[in-house]
Amino acid sequence: MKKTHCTCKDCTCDPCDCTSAKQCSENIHCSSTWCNWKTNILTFCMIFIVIVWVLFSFRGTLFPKTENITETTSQIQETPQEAMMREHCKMMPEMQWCEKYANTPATDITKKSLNELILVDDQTTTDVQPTEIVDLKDGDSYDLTIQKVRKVINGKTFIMLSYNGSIPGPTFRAPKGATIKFRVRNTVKELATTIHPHGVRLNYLYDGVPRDQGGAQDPIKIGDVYEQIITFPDTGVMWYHPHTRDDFEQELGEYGVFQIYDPAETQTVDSESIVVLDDILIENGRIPPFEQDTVNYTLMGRYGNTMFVNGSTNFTLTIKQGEVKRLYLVNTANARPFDFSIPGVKMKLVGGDVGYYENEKWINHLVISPAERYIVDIMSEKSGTFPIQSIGGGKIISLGMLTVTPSTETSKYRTDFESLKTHDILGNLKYMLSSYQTKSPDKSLKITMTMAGMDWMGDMSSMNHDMWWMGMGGMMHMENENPDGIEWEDTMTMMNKNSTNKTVKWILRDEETGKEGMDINWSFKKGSLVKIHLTNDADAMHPMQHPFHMHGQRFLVLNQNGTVNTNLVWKDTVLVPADQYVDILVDMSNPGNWMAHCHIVEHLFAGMMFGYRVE
Ligand SMILES: [Cu+2]
Repeated sequence: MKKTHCTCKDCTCDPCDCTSAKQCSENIHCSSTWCNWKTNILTFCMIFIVIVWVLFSFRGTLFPKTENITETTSQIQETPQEAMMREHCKMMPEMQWCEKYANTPATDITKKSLNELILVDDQTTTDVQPTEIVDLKDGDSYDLTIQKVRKVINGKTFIMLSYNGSIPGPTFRAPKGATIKFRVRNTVKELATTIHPHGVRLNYLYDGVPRDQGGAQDPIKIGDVYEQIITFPDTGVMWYHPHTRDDFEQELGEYGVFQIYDPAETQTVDSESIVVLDDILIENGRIPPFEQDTVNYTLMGRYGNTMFVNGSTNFTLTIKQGEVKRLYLVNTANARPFDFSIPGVKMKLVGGDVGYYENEKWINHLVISPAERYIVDIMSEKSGTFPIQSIGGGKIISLGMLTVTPSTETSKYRTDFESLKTHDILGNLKYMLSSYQTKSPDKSLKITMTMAGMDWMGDMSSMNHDMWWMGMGGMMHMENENPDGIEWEDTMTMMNKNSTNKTVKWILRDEETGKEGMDINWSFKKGSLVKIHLTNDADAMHPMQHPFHMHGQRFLVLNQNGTVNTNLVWKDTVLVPADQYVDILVDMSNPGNWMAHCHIVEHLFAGMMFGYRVE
């Protein structure tokens, strides 16, 4: 009904709400009572709106506890199936049935990350120091301290972890056969750690494996000193790193090199350098969090986006024209394989993990998987600058720069460099090798993966299990189309970042018994030669390469995908590309309880490890 303006003597509001001239004349609804009531309603509405707005805007400040308790309670009340589903949906948010988990935390947000807990700048933190080269002899003792350091990477300061304040830690040079006592002191609050001497056939008691992984020591806590006695029976380039939360500690800088030489050997190069290849993941100026109880990036491993060679993002090496330099290459990255090359510079492959190759050979490039080591000699006839790079997957990644300064001197090792020497690394074993090539394997391991706890999915009435599985499997296969069976980059960034050791299960399966991971408990006689067949399952949900490492022993790679290896070297780590197989012959020479595992560190924590015994 159209409202009509009216003027009433008693009415204080204008216009008042008379609906007709008649009402106005009869003074209906034009009383001051009516007008005041209307004003009161308007005022009340205004106050109500203001209160609601204040409560809504400041709800987080006014009721913080209530909200957190609600969140925690909802997590506690989740069934195991729902918790698992939440984890899966974190990896694959676009999958069907994942709407309900969108934007909800997959982990306990009240718990600090390892970054927040440990990487704190305090009075124990020092500025990072240059890596020292330490010459040791048989019987020496050496103090090794695990400590926090401040390190500037691309202009930003990070708190990192180190051995003796440097990244890499000290390079220890020692003669073959030497026994050294390391007094390992931990100064890092909230960190309990061990040191594993990788590639060293030492007494298993000092292998640095904690008891919960089947080892012989307790992790070293803050303030504790652990005496670790290491004997080095082999020449070569070995390294040391933690065996606790290595995904975190190794990424943050805990690694160093052992260079073990034969004192009886004559020198054949002008100079030597250690080149430690690594990468570190930095996103938006920070190192993505490591969680306390959960290991992340388990799908592919934590690939870094910042190359980190000898602890530098700007690695340089200088030699003179004609100088013969030996490089000891070590890959300490969590997951990244490198395809190392220095275009324009002559390079000769001399050694591998544990000593020399049978036959030295000229190479242009060299694939180095995590934990592998190689020894190469380089020489340039021309002066100038040469890129040091990785060319994996056809993509060039800069690792640094080699500068060759002009010189007219001729190296006295030039003839040594030009000749391709042979090394007798096998002794009498070389006469038996062909029989091991044809012999059927003593053990067969299948490398595969699944999504942990998928068995429950069939019980979820609202879910078409097969469809979900196929969708996820298809997506995970899609990206893996590298013809060489090697993932040179993290090709599935979001899924990888959100995968954990609770959602992804990497498997080493004994094909004879069907046992997997820590249920495999092999036993061998000391002195036996054991042929192990490693198959990298092409039908796994996400096939990719795995660097397989055995503690305490050395092995030969007999063949790869049936191609007989005609140039052997003793190794402790071998890369098994996706959809390929490798036969290794393990020299079970060193008694004790040992581990074997994938050296993509995140895979180890996602189940890819087992124990074996030599007696
Ligand atoms: Cu692996």
